[in-house]
Amino acid sequence: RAAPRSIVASAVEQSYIMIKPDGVQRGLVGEIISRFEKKGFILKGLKLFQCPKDLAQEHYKDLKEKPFFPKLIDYITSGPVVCMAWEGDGVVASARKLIGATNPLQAEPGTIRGDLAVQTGRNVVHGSDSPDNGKREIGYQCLPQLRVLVLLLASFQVAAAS
Ligand code: IDP
Ligand code: MG
Repeated sequence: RAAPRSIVASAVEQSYIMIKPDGVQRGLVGEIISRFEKKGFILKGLKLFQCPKDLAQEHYKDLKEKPFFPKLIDYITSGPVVCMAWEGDGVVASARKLIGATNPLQAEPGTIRGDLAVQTGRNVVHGSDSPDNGKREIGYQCLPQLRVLVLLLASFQVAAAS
């Protein structure tokens, strides 16, 4: 079953795994989380989140020239997503294997997309493609808190000045 905690406790590699709106709407949240848990990775953070358009565009900025980009942004912002940080040695590459190919029709049986999806534009889950992108994508989830902090500091300054 799950790897003992001591084996992965020192690992710092993290992947941003996001259950997309179709995965949430189809009731696949438990199934998808379960696959990462059974593999033995460690869940470090989780939230249900309605992704704003600007953040979706930032998250997928590498694809902004693609013809499907506007539809991709509409899809990702069409309902709540489940944002997660999963941790463990080699989690980024391993999660990509668990998730399977981008086109679910080409994804191997046994992978999440291979078992649970049929369309590239409705492929139920996202996984970071490099450890650096894992950090970048998990970092976006701190932006709302940072914005609140900046507003609070600004209001203190206004109060102090008046
Ligand atoms: P990935 O999710 O397997 O890393 P990417 O190439 O990074 O695949 O594309 C990001 C997401 O954009 C895909 O998961 C899929 O939802 C969407 N996408 C990619 N290619 C197409 C396409 O040809 N048509 C429609 N949507 C696409
Ligand atoms: Mg990608």
